[in-house]
Amino acid sequence: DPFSSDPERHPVLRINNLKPFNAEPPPEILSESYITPNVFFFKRNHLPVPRIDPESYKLTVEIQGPNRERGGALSLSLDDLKNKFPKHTVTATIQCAGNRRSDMHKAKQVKGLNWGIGAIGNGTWSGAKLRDVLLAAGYSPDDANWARHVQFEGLDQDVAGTTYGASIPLRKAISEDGDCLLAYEMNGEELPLDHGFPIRVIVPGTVGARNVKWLGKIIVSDVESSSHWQQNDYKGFSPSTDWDTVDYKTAPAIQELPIQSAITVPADGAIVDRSDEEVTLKGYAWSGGGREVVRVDVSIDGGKTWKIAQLKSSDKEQTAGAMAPPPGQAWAWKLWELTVPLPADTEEMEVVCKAVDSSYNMQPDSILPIWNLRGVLSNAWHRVKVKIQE
Ligand code: MTE
Ligand code: MO
Repeated sequence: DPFSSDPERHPVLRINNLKPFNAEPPPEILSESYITPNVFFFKRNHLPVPRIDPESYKLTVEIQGPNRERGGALSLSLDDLKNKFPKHTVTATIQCAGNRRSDMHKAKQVKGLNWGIGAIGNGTWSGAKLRDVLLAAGYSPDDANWARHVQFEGLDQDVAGTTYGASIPLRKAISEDGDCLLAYEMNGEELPLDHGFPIRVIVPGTVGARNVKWLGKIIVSDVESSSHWQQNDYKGFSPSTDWDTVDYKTAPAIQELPIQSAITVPADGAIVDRSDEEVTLKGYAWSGGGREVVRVDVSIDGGKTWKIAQLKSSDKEQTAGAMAPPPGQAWAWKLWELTVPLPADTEEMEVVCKAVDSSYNMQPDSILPIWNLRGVLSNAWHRVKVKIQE
């Protein structure tokens, strides 16, 4: 069994698939703390978890050259990454492209893991800056004439030896404010086995799939990764595209994700007591590409009328003058909260949320117009029904 050396996991996780392991926390855990604890952070593995000896671990960094002719590669040990490069810390949300796929699946069948709203988490990551490592490997500004992409290869592999791989635009990898990390710590702890021990790349603002875990190799190239997951998966299509007509070459790989929000509390189908008089609604909101969430609107009448939720960017009381991230570098989610009186005239509330980002991008109101055969990019208004008990 190639999965026999997979680590133990927290029993509260809801398992979507056991081998490879794919699981998410119950929704209410997501809004209990601004930083998602490691054990509750969703796990999305395509392959068995590799057991890597940190003593003999080597990361290879290659700069291919315009005709793939540049020889030589930098080889770095874990100690090198920890000691030869300044340590940077970034708080960034990671969301899977398939988060909320179950909502899309309910509207019309899709192919993929049936994620609820929990394929997202917010972590504080520490490691070497990808930019610093690329420069140490000999990347020079002249290379921008031909280099377009930075490819990542994982050390996890299937029985045929195929490894996980992905790539990101060079500009994101090399820019000072792209904040890409080669992370060896997650929330102040050593990177857990499920999250890429000993090294994973953190690409803030970018879809989970490009945040390659168990990183073995980095290649600066003129082309994208040739991996299945870059070329023939993680792309969006028209609702009119079906499995007979889909041509993966016609769509760009997903990188930055669109605006997203969801209700974590109460759960769909929850019952509240009339005598409570009010109910507190909670959730998360996040947008890709470093776009800050500037507002979350919440409705308890199915979207007829709206109230503005309170936003939190930490667990502490927000002090006046606290530093907001620079524009374009808002990598972390916001948690939102709203307490509303229970409506007198009804026994059922339909709670709806929708978020707005700094580019005034907003979520679509319904799913069918954004439906796609793989069920990715599922970001329509989130809705839950709540019963009021007399
Ligand atoms: N990296 C490797 N090597 N193998 C993988 O299967 N899955 C990707 C990405 N990096 C994956 C990987 C996907 S699709 C997602 S959503 C994130 O890791 C999930 O990260 P997490 O398990 O730390 O939450
Ligand atoms: Mo993913």
